[in-house]
Amino acid sequence: MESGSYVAIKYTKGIGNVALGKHAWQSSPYVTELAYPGLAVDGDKTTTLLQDGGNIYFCTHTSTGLTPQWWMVDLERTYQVSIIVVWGRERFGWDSRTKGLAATVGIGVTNMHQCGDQFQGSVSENPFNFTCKSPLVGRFMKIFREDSEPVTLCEVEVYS
Ligand SMILES: [Ca+2]
Repeated sequence: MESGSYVAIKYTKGIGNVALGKHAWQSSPYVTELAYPGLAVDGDKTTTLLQDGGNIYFCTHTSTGLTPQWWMVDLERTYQVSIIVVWGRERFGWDSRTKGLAATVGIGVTNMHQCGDQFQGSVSENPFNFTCKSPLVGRFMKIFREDSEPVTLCEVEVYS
């Protein structure tokens, strides 16, 4: 008689955007803490970094010139993730800041699996999607880039 063991992973097929209002953090702060990670999951899809002449930020921002560069959200439960929708910045830096982004999903924050392809589009695609080739099971979702350009995100939605 054979015996063995396995680990069963319980996951949920979420309804709607499962990232909304969840805890987020990023690889480094910007020059101001006002460009904080939660701005990408606050439900506001404004795509300007900050209000003209003001100190109200609408998008997250990491420090320029550092590696690694990433932003991550804890979905608080393990979901089956199919599509990630990203709103980037419309103005200065849009192309260079979104081109090269990729998304990963994981049950933990290590050994994550990539959802879809690295984004290589342009300013005309806002929002753009990462579509997982097959649904990924995970609680953490990270958006990252390989170079030292900052990661700046205005809104991110995660769907089952
Ligand atoms: Ca937002």
